[in-house]
Amino acid sequence: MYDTLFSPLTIGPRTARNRIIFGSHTTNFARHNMLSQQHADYYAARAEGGAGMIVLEEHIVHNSDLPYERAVLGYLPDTPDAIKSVVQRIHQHDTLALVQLNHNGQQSTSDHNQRELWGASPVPNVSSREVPKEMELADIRAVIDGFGLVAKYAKQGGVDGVELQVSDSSLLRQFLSPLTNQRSDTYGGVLDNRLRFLQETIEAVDNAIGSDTILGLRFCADELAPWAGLTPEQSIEIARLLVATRRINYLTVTMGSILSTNMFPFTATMHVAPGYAVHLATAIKATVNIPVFAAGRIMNAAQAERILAEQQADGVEMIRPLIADPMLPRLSHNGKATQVRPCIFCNQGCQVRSAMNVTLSCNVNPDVLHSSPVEPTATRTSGLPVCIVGGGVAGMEAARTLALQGRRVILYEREAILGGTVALASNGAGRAELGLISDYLIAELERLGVEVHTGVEATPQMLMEQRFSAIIIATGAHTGTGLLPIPGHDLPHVTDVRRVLAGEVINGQRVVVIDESDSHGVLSAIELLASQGKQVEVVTEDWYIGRDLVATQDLTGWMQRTLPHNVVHTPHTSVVRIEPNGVIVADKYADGERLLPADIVVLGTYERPSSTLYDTLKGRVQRLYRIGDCVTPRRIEQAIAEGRQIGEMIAGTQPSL
Ligand SMILES: Cc1cc2nc3c(=O)[nH]c(=O)nc-3n(C[C@@H](O)[C@H](O)[C@H](O)COP(=O)(O)O)c2cc1C
Ligand code: SF4
Repeated sequence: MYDTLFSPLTIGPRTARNRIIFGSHTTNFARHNMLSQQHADYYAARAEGGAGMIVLEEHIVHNSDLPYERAVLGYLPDTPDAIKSVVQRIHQHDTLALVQLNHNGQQSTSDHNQRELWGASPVPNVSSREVPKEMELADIRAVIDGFGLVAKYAKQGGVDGVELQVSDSSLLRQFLSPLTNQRSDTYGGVLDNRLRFLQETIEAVDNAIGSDTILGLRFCADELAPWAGLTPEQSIEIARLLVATRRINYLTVTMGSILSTNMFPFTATMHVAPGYAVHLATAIKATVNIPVFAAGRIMNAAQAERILAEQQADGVEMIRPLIADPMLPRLSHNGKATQVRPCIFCNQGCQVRSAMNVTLSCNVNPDVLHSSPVEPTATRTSGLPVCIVGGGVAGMEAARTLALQGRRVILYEREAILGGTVALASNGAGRAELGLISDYLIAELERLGVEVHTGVEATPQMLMEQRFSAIIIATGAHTGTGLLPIPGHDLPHVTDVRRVLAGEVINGQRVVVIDESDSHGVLSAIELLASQGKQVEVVTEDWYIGRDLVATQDLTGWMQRTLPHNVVHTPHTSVVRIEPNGVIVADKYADGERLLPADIVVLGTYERPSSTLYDTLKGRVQRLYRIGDCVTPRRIEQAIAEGRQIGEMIAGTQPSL
C-alpha cells in the first residue's frame, strides 16, 4: 500500500528505501552530553519500524552554545564513537542515518554555562529577554570551523549524511533573517551578505564530508513575521541560490519562528491544520532539482501518500507520529494502518526543552519512557478472566496489554460508550483529535476479543460474586467543588466543565467560569461556551488565564480564537462564594469584594479521584489494583502508562509495581 510513499528516493549519493524522514528532535536522552544507549534503542526502534531515513538529534558545534543541560555536544572528542554505536543499530534495518548540526545562537541560554549568548545582532531572545553579543568576525570563523569539525566527526561515525539546522532554533537562520540580523558588515544587509555565513558553513561542511555523504538542510521558509522575517517569496530565492552551490542534496521545509505572533513558534498542535506547511515545500520544489521534504503535522501514511502522489513534495518528515508509534511505516505499508497508535498532537509528553531536564516521553506511547512494546502471545491462557472496571484510556490500555498476552479480559463501563475522560475532553473546541487515541484503543479491544460491557455499573456485590484472577479499578475522576469547597457550589445554577463538555444545555447568557486548574479542559470548555455566543468571564487566582497552554504552544491560538468573542479575563482573583445572582470575588492584591453577575456558574475546579468502588473492595477481594485518575487525577500519559504496567505485571511479563 501507499506505493509512492514507500518507493525508494535517491538523495545525492545515497538512496533511501522510502520517503519518510524521522526528523531531528531534542530528547534529553544524552549522558555526559553524548549520545547514549537510550538514543540507540530509541532510534533503532524507529529504523525497525520502517523509517527511510533518521536524522539524529542536534549536535552542538561550538562551546558558545549550551541550550539545555543535556544537549549533545558534537565537538567532544568521543563523538565519532558515540555516533558509530547509534548508526550501526540504525543501519541494521536498512535505514539511512544522518546527524543534525546546530548552533542555537540567540535562542540558546547562558543559564548552563554562564557565557554570553552569541547572535548575528544584539536582538534579544524573546523567551528569556537575554541580549546576545553581536558576533565578531573571529567568532563567526570559530563557529564555521565548529560545523566543519562536527561534520568530520559525524563522517568518522559512519553517517550517511549531515543536516544543517536552518529552521527552528538556529544561528544559521538568524543570520539569514532580517528579523535577527541587523549587521552592517559583509554578513548583514542585502541577501547576498546575509547568506554568507550559511554558504561558508556549507563549504566547511562539504570539505569535511566530501561528495559521497549527504548534505541536507532543514529550512524555515516562512517565519510568519512578514514585517521583517523570511517570507515564502524570499525563501524560494534563497533555496535557488543554495541549490546552485551544487552541494545541497535535500531540503526539508518548515514554517514558523519564535518571533511570529500570529500562529505558533514551531511545533503545531491539533489546533493547526494538518500539513500546514506543505504549500511552502511545493513552491520550493517547483524551483529546485533536489528532493524536497514537506514537514509539520503530516499525521499518517494516507496523508503523506496524497502529498507525494499530488507531487507537492518528494518526501515527508514525520516526527511526532513516529514518536507515538515507531511502527507506523511498516504497519501502514503492510495494510495495517488501523493498528498504528496515533499521535494526538497534544505536545504534552514531547515538549522537552525546559530547564527541568525532563526526558522525552509521549502521552499515548509508554514505550518511549517506560518499557518496550508488548509482544503478542499467540496462545490464549486458560484460567480465570481479569476484570477491569472503567473503559477510559487507562482501563483500555490494561485490557489491550492483557489480551495481547493471551489473557481473557472482561471490561465494564458505566457509560454507554468507551473512552472515559479522553472521549469527553475531545468534545472541547478544536480537540477532536484527542479522540484518536480512545478510538484506537476501542478498535484494539475489538480486534483482540476483549469482552466489553458498556452501560453497566459494576457494583461491589457483583464483583465479589464472580471469580476473577484480578480486578483492576480504572474509574477515573470527577470535578471537585473547589480546593476549599466553594460556598454555594451546590446552588442550582452551578454546573461544571465536565457537564459543559458533555453537551449540557446552558440556560442563560452570562457565564462565569471559575478556573482553578488553568488546564486544557477548562480552557476548551470556555472556548466552547464563547463560540456558542455566551458572554463568558473567567476568574483565576493565577497571573493570567491559560498557564497550561504555554508549554504546549497553544496559548496564542486560544487567545486569537476567543478574543473575538469578548471573553473577559479576571486574573489574580479569588472566589469568595457563589450567590444566586453571581459570584463574589476579591482581587488578591486589593481590599474589598465585588459581584460578578452570572446566570450560570461553571466550576473548572481541580478533579478528584472517583475511588469509591476501590475503597469498598479494598481488603475484601484478592489481587485488587487501581490505575489512572482514580489513584489521583493526572494526564493521559500516566493513565496509559499505568494501564500498560499493570497489564504487564498481571500477565507476568514485568515485575510487580
Ligand atoms: C520533542 C521535539 C523536539 C524538537 N526539537 C527539534 C530540534 O532540536 N531541531 C529541529 O530541527 N526540530 C526539532 N523539532 C521539530 C519540530 O519543530 C517540528 O517542526 C515539528 O515536530 C513538526 O513535525 P511533526 O508534526 O512531524 O512532529 C522538535 C520536535 C519535537 C516534537
Ligand atoms: S506527546 Fe502528544 S504530540 Fe507528542 S508525540 Fe505523543 S501524542 Fe504526539
